Amino acid sequence: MGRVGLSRREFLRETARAGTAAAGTAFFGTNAMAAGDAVAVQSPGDGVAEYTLRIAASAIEIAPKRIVSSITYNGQFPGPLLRFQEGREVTVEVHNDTEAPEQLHWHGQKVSTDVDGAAEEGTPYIPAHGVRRITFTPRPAGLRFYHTHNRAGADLHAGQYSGQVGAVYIEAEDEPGRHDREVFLMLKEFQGAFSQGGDMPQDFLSPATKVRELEEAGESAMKASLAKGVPHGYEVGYQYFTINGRMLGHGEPVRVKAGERVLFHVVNGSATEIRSLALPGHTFRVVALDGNAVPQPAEVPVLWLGPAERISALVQMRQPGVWILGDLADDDRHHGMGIVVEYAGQKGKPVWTPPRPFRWSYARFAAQKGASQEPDETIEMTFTKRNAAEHGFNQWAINEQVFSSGSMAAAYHLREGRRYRLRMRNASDDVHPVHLHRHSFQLTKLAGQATGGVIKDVVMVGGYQEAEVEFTADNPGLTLFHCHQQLHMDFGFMTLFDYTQAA
Ligand SMILES: [Cu+2]
Repeated sequence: MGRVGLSRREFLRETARAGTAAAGTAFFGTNAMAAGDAVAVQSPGDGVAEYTLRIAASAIEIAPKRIVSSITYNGQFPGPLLRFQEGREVTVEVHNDTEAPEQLHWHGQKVSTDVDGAAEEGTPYIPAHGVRRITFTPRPAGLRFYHTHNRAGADLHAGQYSGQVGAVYIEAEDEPGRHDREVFLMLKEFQGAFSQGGDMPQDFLSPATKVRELEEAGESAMKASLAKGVPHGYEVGYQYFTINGRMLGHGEPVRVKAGERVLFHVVNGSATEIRSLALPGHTFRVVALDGNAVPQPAEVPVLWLGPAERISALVQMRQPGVWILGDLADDDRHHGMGIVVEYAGQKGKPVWTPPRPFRWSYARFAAQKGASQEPDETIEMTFTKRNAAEHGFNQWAINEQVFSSGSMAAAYHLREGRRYRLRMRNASDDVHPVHLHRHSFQLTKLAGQATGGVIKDVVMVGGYQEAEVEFTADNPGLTLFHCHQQLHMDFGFMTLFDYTQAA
């Protein structure tokens, strides 16, 4: 029996006793994902916030004597792991000790626009050198996270390029606990720099089917731009790669015992990068995507996560040794993207071996059939790239509309209670991790193949591919939809839904 089912009361007692370590969870290094320092032991309703987060500049030691400065939560990276109980109201006080107004977004939660943490939806800013107290009911259960929702633009110290990222785990009433150990992993890069052109993985998704019409449109637009002498738009590369705030080999290893079942909760906290993870000699049994239990848990040799995606996966520990749990990209792994997994009693240099070729598909974890019902309405969206169109940055459009920051006029209108299908067509060669705020959606078609039952809040739409998702309009208020790649969302790849009354 795992410790996931710890009640909030037990949790508070345990954290109070343990100081900076929360019960039942493995923590690593000085930048550990500890919860204790975010928690003041108070009962709800007495006017005192139960959780306090403080946004401030701080130094993060990602390896011995290798220190980066960033904006963090509570002076640590990642921010404290927040454990909530589904449906149990919480009060969180967010202090902003920086010069810039901030937004703290509760990613993947069904909350109000006042709480959600997006200026475009009307959430008030946490003022510079100010404080904001919010009360909300955490839901749905599962792995969520919190992060800044500020626009960064060309500032590689702002927005999610900073260290403002932390995990949230919302416990269900009947949380199943068939694991021996629970480990949270936050993937994150530091020290970004702009370059023209990049090396983002593009060919890891299955099915690989591209839509010829989208490809022709995208290729001809790019060709025309390059013919005019325009260089490729800026991409971001990074100097340092970390898991739980430490470069590979410089943090505490994940310590396991032979025979254990370890539940990994992985969060891609990157502003821009798609990440992969493999553990030589082991497979991952994926049990949840974006915190939501999948219809069919299945074993895979590699995990792939776009920015803001989360995966919960069980690993059966039956290959004693010292291993590298790391990214498939050699360069990124060599610069830190990995963590050592060490069996009890085993010693030696951590071993990495690349996994066999493997393509990632959400459909692997889906129910056999597609969606059971037709939606009330289908919304078509085509994503296009305008090469280097905004001061050297690529500009992005949804149905030819480039979102302008600060706009609160909704382009799409929903009616409460109706079921909507988003039919997304990607006329660019980039993979886009698109995200819908305050709602979850079901994946119903991926690159032409029907699927069903997988509930997420971010979906990667492959280059020149199509994807369809469906959701019920069940949380009135302005609702942001955007690509979670910071460079894309900051340069136009965003839109708003609102709710309208029936005529
Ligand atoms: Cu994108």
